Amino acid sequence: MWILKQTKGKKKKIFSSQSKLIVSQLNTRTEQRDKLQRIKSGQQGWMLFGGSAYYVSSTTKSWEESRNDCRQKGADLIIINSEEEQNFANQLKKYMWIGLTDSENEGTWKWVDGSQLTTSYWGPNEPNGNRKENCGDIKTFKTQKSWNDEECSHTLSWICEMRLPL
Ligand code: 2F8
Ligand code: CA
Repeated sequence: MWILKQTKGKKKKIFSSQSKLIVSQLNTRTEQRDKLQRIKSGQQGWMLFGGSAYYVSSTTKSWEESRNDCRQKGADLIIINSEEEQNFANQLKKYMWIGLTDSENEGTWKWVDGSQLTTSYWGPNEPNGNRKENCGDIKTFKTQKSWNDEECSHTLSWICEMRLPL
């Protein structure tokens, strides 16, 4: 917010100290994001898309171990919250864990940040594992509806997402 200052009959726009603080905080966050983007784009296995950096594993692990690996990288398993992000993940053409589970409450699928699943991309007849298959993956990536539920102890590749600031 700017404020008008009148000196010698001339009106001058000046920024309030609150506005200066917001601008400086925004600049700091932009610098942090740019720095993270530079680091991630140069790191083996990481890709930038939208406002996030993604890592696709070249080995396989259980869902829990995959999640631990992501967290150890300062990220988490991917949370898919747009059609663009779903299409991005599919075009990687990899059978891989995503950040979706109904381990806590059978049939109530939640993302790893605790948010409820709203728009879903389950494959035909999925999820079909009831109490046996409580972790989500991308399996049939040739079609947009690519998700499958799978036994969490199964070993698969995985995809991590690190949200970049702003
Ligand atoms: O993709 C269909 C179906 O394929 C397997 O079952 C035959 C999967 N289970 C395992 O791999 C253990 C199911 O999750 C999947 O629904
Ligand atoms: Ca299944």
